[in-house]
Amino acid sequence: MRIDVVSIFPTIFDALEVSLLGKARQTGLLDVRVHDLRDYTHDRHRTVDDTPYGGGAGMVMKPEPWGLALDDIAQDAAEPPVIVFPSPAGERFTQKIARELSHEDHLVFGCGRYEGIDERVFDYAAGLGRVRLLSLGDYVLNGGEVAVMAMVEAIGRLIPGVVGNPESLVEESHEDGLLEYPSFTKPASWRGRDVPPVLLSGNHGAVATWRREQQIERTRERRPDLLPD
Ligand code: JA8
Repeated sequence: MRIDVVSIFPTIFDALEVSLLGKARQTGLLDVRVHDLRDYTHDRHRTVDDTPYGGGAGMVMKPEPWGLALDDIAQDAAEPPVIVFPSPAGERFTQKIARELSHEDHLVFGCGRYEGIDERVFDYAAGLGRVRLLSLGDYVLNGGEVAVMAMVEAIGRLIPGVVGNPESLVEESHEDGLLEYPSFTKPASWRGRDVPPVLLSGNHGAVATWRREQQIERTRERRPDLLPD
């Protein structure tokens, strides 16, 4: 999969070199290219923002650098990419959407800063690819970068070969609509706390039943919104 990221803070994405995703990049499974939006400006101050029409607080990202950056990225792409803009005003980014996006050949992430990006950029981008505005949750960040890091990790680990054991992908929170069951390792007793005896019983059926009960109980307590009425 190819991933292009456009940001005014490209070095934030140096962190993608480490661990699992770093390995996937080395082996060619993931081709991540980070672009500095300021490289698409032409003035001596490399300006990417301006005051909002109609007044109001803060600054808005100018459309021209975004147009040039998106043109440059789409230009050498074989197929129209999915173009993602993280936004608190977007649809919710879920495990289901992460899985959908993990099947794409080419993703482009545009990181907004300030009060956001000139609205015409989204309309222009829709002529280059399939645009999605996606939100991690109902809170505001200072820019899209941290949200894009989270999305790239959630999507990247679903690409076949990126995570070593595919079973670890199905038995985790949100993959079956429930929270994950609790995990334990040795020692069997630690600081007065014992591992639930069923896990030491060797009875695989009883273990499976207990884990499913734990998933339902935890989901009811912590995330009742995930359960059917
Ligand atoms: C923000 Br500015 C900006 C750009 C993208 C996002 S996603 C989020 N939760 N906050 C802020």
